[in-house]
Amino acid sequence: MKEIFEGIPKIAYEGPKSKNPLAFKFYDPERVIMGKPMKEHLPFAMAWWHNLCAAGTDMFGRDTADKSFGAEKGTMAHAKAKVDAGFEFMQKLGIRYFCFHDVDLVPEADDIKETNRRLDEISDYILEKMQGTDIKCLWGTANMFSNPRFMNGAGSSNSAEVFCFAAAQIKKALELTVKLGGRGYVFWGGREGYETLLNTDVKFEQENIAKLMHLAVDYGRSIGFAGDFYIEPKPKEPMKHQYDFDAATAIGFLRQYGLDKDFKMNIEANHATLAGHTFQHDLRISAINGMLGSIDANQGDTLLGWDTDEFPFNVYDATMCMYEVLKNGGLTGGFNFDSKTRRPSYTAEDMFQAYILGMDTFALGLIKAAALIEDGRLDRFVKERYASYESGIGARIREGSVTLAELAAYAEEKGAAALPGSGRQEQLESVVNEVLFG
Ligand code: XUL
Ligand code: CO
Repeated sequence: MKEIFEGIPKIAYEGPKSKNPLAFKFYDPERVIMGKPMKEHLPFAMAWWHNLCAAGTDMFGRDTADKSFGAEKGTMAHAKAKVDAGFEFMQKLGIRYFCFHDVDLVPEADDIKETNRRLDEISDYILEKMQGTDIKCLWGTANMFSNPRFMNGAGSSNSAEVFCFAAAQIKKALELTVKLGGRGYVFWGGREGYETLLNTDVKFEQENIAKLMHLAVDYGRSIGFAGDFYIEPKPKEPMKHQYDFDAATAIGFLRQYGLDKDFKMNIEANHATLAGHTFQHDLRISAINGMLGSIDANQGDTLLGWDTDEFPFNVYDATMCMYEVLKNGGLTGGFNFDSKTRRPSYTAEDMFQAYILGMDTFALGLIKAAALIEDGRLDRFVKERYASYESGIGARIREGSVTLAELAAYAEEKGAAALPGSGRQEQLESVVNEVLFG
């Protein structure tokens, strides 16, 4: 097999003093952190679409990067060249998972039967490439947002015919996910929302989305899919409003429609910030509901109001992410780099350096989050902050053994409440800096 990324070596860990741009400074796969090697804490995944398909096109200009990998675009030969490139890329970086949409793998044909035939062919080829490697699928999904038929949504479309095409794509994508050993299956509702309420029956659309998800669960389980289904919340873009606005909204939806046993969240950093939250907030909301499943690792630009899908660079955010993940006891999924190089970063070296940046950022986050937990000051402070509920009237509130009238009588007897104690935010932020840089 001809090498595609000629001149790019296998990326090794060289440590923080290394100045080699093609080496890891912090990601040391075998290093043990809190009893587990880094590579097990951090099941990294390559996103097929950004890494092997996206070539820098934006609304104002065409491709800057050459992602032909030596084949003519739009052909099955190109689909196979992408598989070759992807496997060489993952092996050189030591990445053990990939995520895909159906249409990332093959060019979509006019007739869905032909698209499915192409998907069978390419997935046989991927299976062949997987042999003798430890590479597997992290999750699969169906792209139900690019084809014009999905302009009004997929499950939420006003057209029953479109609903059938969404079902057909999900059926096939589930089969592919099972065939490729996928841990999860994602629903990102990019067009499940509305542009205007003037033409939209929100209740009807939400019921239909839930129906489609139930059908997917039933079919997935019937073909042996034992993994988690995920909702990937996002508040907007491309639609003005998307129903899976954030983790709290998506969890409420899953519970309302009886889907909460089969689904968890796939939290993407830049989606959480678009919803007006921190990344950590949506991770925490998912975790406390037992629904933190997987992560789309990227970051946005706080000065921009859209999804920039940048490679993660912010070590504070990665630390707080890994803090949530460690407290959650890990993930059933992994860390998918739903990130793209900037338009002017158009070379093969940039593809590798982007993943090195992302993997090193999360490795640093892991090291620092473990240090914060081992330091113990944050945990101790939080525990003490709620100490008034450990005994007396507080303990009775927690047990539920007290009435509103009894609480009012307690307050009246006191006459005035003592202040609740300082939040010590600045002190705690100093603790974080000390652990990160001390
Ligand atoms: C879009 C996005 C998607 C999903 C999968 O913002 O994040 O790529 O991750 O459909
Ligand atoms: Co994503």
